[in-house]
Amino acid sequence: MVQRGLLIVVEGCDRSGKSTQCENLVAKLQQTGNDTELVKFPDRTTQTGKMIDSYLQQKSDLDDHAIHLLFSANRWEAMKTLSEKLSTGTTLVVDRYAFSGVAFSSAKGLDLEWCRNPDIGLLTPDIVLFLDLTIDEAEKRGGFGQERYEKRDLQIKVRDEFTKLQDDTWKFIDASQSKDQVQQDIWDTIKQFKQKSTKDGIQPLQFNLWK
Ligand code: T5A
Ligand code: NA
Repeated sequence: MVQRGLLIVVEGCDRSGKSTQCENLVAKLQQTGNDTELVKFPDRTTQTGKMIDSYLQQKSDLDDHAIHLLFSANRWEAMKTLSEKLSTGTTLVVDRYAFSGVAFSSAKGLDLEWCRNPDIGLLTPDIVLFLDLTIDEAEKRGGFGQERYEKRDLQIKVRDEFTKLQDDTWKFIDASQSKDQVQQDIWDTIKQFKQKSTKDGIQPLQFNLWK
């Protein structure tokens, strides 16, 4: 029987280096013989993704609840494909997941429990790498851009909301270090996790997030 792939989620505030590190990690896993693919949420290519993209670029406006549900729908519509890939042995490195969904909407003032509800029962990550960076350090990286949430006050709240969502699958990575050092810390964390899973066995794939 083929061993299932791992669901590795990378989270963090804007500019923490998620996309940079996701690409590195995918390449490294592939080079070491692991069938691996990159996944990014929001997936801006689907119907829901196009509405989300337009909202983020401030080309359209939506009620806070409505955009929250669209972000969640954008994940749900990918679940079948992703679970098939995982089951057939592909490891997935996911750039943002439901934690971003809840952190951003609750930072805007929506009730945290309300925010968690639509994502309950998504695929459960094996490990969440949280790239931790202060807002001051994030701003040094070229300043925030034109997208809707790239504002200092909101980002401070987002970081706060993220920390409320941590559980024992979370590993905090100091994202203020050089790209190479962050990459090394991530790789060490993944290697440790893999060693532990080889010893203890890997859990069956579960649609169990926040249940
Ligand atoms: N959102 C998302 C929700 O509200 N709800 C949801 O459910 C979801 C999934 C778009 C927005 O949507 C919100 C959150 C977001 O506001 P996005 O498309 O993931 O989300 O956002 P992006 O703009 O693509 O990505 P970020 O701004 O978050 O940046 P990253 O990916 O964290 O950082 P990265 O790798 O692009 O790097 C940023 C810059 O820093 C440099 C890089 O070279 C780059 O210039 N950098 C470093 N510099 C110094 N030292 C290091 N270690 C560095 N690492 C990277
Ligand atoms: Na990114």
